[in-house]
Amino acid sequence: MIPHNQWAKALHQSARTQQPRDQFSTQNTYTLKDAYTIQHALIQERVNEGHAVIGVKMGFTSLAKMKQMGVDDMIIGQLTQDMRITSETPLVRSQCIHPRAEPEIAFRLSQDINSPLSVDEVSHVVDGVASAIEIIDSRYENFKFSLEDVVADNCSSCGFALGPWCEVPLGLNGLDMVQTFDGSTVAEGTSDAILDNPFEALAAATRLALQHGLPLKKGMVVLAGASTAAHFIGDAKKVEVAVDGLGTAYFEVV
Ligand code: OOG
Ligand code: MG
Repeated sequence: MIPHNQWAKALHQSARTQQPRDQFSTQNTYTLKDAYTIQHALIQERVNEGHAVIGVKMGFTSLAKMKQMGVDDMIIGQLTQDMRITSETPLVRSQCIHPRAEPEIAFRLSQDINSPLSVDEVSHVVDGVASAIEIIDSRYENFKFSLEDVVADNCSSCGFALGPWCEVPLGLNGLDMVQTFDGSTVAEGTSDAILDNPFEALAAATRLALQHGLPLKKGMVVLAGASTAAHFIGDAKKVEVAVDGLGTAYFEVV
């Protein structure tokens, strides 16, 4: 028997004390189903602290990310209120282990979703699209994990910043995405890298959320997954992602 709750508490403790831990998969064999059960218990730890679930995030929707992390399947995790980074609540470096930033696109749901939707249907259930930056901070040593390990760890989620909400365009293809640290370009990609079309990532999110019992409610945010490899924030102080036609997302590190 896998001690789901115990592992969830250990991962939560690692996040809250900035102490990375060993991967579970080096000592144990466990299934993807176990991993999502651990993730649910891990999110419950945050909810118990008073942080509501405000969205979901897709992971490994681009080849660049799969290659960087050595995995080969899409994953989904949850976003909680305390992960939201704004000008009032910047990223606090001392509360992270080894944070990386990556360029993303975010959707805002205009209604509750209770069934998987196709790529042609999803644009009807969003009322905003934004440029976004995701901060990932694996709770495992050296940012190394199996697919099960990273799912259990809520897909490395740490924080996210959003640009201004924009009207939903007909298409999201061919948009340049540029990430800078303190004004210097660290990553450049295109929205096509996200499953050939970021709307595909949203369709996949409706499928995976239903499959793994994650709520998708009106007003929630869906992160589509990064278009490029992620970069260690190091001692950068200002992180920005500009997406063609969607404006820029920005945050400061303190
Ligand atoms: C896992 C999270 C992947 C993405 O955008 O592909 C992800 C990781 O790389 O640590 O967030
Ligand atoms: Mg991401």
